[in-house]
Amino acid sequence: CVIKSQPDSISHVISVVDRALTNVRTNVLLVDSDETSRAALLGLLRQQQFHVTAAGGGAEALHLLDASDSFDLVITDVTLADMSAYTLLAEIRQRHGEDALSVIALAETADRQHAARFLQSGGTEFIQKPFLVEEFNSRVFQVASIQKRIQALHGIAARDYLTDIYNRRYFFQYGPRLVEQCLRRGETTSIAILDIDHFKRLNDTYGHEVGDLVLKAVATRLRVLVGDEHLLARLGGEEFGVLFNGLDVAAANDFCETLRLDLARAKVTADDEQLSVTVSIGLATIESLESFENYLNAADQFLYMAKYDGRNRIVS
Ligand code: GH3
Ligand code: MG
Ligand code: MG
Ligand code: MG
Repeated sequence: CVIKSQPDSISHVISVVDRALTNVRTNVLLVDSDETSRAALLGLLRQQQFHVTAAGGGAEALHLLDASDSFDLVITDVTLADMSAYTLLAEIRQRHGEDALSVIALAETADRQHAARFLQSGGTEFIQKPFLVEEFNSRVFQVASIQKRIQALHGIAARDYLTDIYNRRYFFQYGPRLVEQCLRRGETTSIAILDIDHFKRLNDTYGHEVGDLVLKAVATRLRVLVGDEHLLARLGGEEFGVLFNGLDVAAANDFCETLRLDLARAKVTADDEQLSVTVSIGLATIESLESFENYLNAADQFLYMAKYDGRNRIVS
């Protein structure tokens, strides 16, 4: 029986993360204005199986970082042709947030004042030059593995343990930002709450474990249908939220109708029975910047009306 309704223990989660990390590629951005030193560092890092992109200055580095969110680690010389590593670091921290990237600086031993100052400014690690190759490798490797762990834990914290779709915490964290982006582009957007109909009855008839199986099936189907463009989360119990990325209420209504019909037709096999559920949907439009709770409350009121009107329908 593969049904699991209890969350994993933290130590189990960490061991899963560590196992997953052994095969994950680390993307390094190397920033050095000195060609000789850049080539030497590039060689060392590539020997250690890091995937490295090189930049000759701070502006080029920031440009590369803005263009791709796949970098994990920045390794920079403290003195660059166009800016100091401190300026580069401040820009990185401002644009990308504390946990997104680790930043290591390198400097000649003559500049002893740099290490403390760089670390106090939000840098992750500091390496004095000249260094022993083993020391350089060990420090970089350690920073990279901590960075990977942080990223993996962020991923786990954002997901619902039963269904593996995003959880309520992530919906509330990322939702307001998505709304703001839409409104700034001058687009209306919409928010939907989907609630499984008579789910308590299904639990009472077939048991909680079958209920969990149905919840997982509904979530998996929604994940496929909603895709990456819009934000889908399990808000709690048998309730899901969809924040549409720039769909007005008519377009969102069509989208919800597709979801409603697809779920109503889908069958889940459990206990030799073919089970199916329907959902009721409350759909609200977002036209101005209000609190995120307000949008959700509006959708919730419409959901209540959908239930009252007989379920298996959308009210907007
Ligand atoms: P309605 O059509 O009005 O939404 O009726 P309902 O029975 O779906 O709604 P109600 O709010 O009365 O019951 C929700 C049920 O969802 C009760 C609860 O046991 C069940 N539920 C919530 N979370 C889980 C879960 O993680 N697993 C299972 N199996 N059931 C859950
Ligand atoms: Mg409910
Ligand atoms: Mg209810
Ligand atoms: Mg329900």
